[in-house]
Amino acid sequence: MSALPAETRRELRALRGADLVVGIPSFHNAATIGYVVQQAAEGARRFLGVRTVVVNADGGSTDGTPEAAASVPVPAGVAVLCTPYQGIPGKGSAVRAVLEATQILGARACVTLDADLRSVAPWWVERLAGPVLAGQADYVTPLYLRHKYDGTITNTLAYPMTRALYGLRVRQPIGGDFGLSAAAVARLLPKPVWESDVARFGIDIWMTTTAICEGLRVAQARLGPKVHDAKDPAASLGPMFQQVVGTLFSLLAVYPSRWRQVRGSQPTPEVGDPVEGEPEPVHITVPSLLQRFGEGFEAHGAMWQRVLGPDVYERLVRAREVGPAGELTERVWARGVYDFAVAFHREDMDPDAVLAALVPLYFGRVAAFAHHAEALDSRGVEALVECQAEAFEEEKPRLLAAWDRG
Ligand SMILES: Nc1nc2c(ncn2[C@@H]2O[C@H](COP(=O)(O)OP(=O)(O)OP(=O)(O)O)[C@@H](O)[C@H]2O)c(=O)[nH]1
Ligand SMILES: [Mg+2]
Repeated sequence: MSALPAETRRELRALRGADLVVGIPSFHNAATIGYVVQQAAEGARRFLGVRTVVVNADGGSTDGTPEAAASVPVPAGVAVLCTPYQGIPGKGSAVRAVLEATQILGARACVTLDADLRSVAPWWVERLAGPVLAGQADYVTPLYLRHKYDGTITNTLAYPMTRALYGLRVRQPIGGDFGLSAAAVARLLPKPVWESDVARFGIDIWMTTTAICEGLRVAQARLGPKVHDAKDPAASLGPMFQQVVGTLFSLLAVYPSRWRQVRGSQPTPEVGDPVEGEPEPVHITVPSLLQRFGEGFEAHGAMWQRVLGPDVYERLVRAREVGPAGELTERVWARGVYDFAVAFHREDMDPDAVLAALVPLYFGRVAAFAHHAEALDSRGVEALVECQAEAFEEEKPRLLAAWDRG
């Protein structure tokens, strides 16, 4: 079944011949989406001069999001189309609708932008679509300056795992703002993934991993500071964590021949001049992270003991007494994540229960990270993230050995 309603497909056929699609998945973003549409349309006109359709795929917002998107005045050569999507409710289904729209329109490139962005500028569209339209890349990921407490799933898991598994240093594999070629769209759409967490927040890590593993040309677009409606991890990132990490772990079984042969990692080409600027501060609540880590012992202690090697489990026991800062180090974290990745695929374990047990551990790791990051500026924090990614590369033999045993 198509993610696009028949009526939308008809409207799109009438717009055939567009070169670029800017897709904006949304759910309750009335306050910000008008700005995103405006910046996207202006970028398409000013920098690219190509016929563009902005496609807003909305998940049934009741706050006037599609109306806000549709009422933005746009320059000639740009059309705005707001549509609901069919399928599992979630960001991934909305992105699927955008990819389908790209195919129906016969567009050469597709850019996706999150609807909650407040730092998007017209030149973002050029940096994301430009390399694709020039035939130089098939999949462009965003390279932002983010506040040290923003993007905790990216920093603790998505980046180091993607880098260590597949050997490409893609700093923002789940950034949300991407550029795709028609070839990338054609590669992604037919995959039988749209009934899984890929239809929810698994979409970004799935697209990036698939792009790397299927040999698409990947580049990173320098976009400067990212300002969006960031979330406090302890308060609201639990379900997103399970969808992202569940998808990441599932992909181990899809591309074993790819990740098993990779050692070390390579940099990914960067597009555009470096951008200066400071992102807005993002707040995280360390006491509630610590509390959730402690509660994890009560709720999942037995699972931790079953899943984790004794070397890691003993450190958690100590972390419970003295706090995670000196115990849940990058190396202990990397080992623990690999142990969980293997457990996720064990036949005698429930993958959802495995993921649920990893959430409080992630809260502990974020608390440890925050402890060390507190006195550091963004460059210092970047070094911390790099150090953690190196630990994931160095500990990779542990994953290989456990995978082969299991
Ligand atoms: N259509 C649709 N879009 C969604 C849904 N959930 C999220 N989105 C959109 O997906 C984009 C990213 O969602 P955010 O909640 O900003 O997530 P994020 O920025 O990746 O994560 P944080 O770092 O936690 O803020 C936004 O444009 C949302 O409106 C949904 O259920 N349906
Ligand atoms: Mg966001």
